[in-house]
Amino acid sequence: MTTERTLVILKPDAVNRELAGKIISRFEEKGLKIIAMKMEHLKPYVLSEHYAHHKDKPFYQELMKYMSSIPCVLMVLEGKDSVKVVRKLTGITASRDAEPGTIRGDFSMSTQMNLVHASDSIETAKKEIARFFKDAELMKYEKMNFEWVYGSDERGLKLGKK
Ligand code: 3AN
Repeated sequence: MTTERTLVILKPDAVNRELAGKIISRFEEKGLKIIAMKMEHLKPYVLSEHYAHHKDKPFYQELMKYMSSIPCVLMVLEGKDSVKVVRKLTGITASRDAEPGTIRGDFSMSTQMNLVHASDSIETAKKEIARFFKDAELMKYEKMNFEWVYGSDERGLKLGKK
């Protein structure tokens, strides 16, 4: 179990459908720490890098149009195993089949308009965070309820010690 960082993008449908607050709450309520957040109208050049692995897919042009249509909310979340935890909270790509209780399962009916991007591995997360955020935008602060979100062993402390 490791403390990781992961990139989340609340896509244009999340912003336009006024779901940004609800989705951010899901991450906060789980216990993840927001260490960066901003709104940005994503440009084609950064999107073509971000979705380079989909370049030859039939949905690529539509995906580019959709993602550059209006601003997105970009966030970096930190927590134990956060890449895996955030992907689970997000649910599978095909939202109509996503599990109830996940963000896509509860709020989306679409495979394209599926509200959220979440990094799919620790390596990808590192690259994606660097793509969208400068180091100075990643905040360092003590989260007030940290001791109540993780047990002492998970915080790397010996039992009985603070
Ligand atoms: P995920 O976001 O679940 O990791 P990816 O990386 O396979 O999924 O796809 C990136 C984005 O491309 C999706 N979030 C979705 O907006 C779009 N997309 C993926 N598959 C399709 C598809 N079959 N039809 C339309 N759009 C798709």
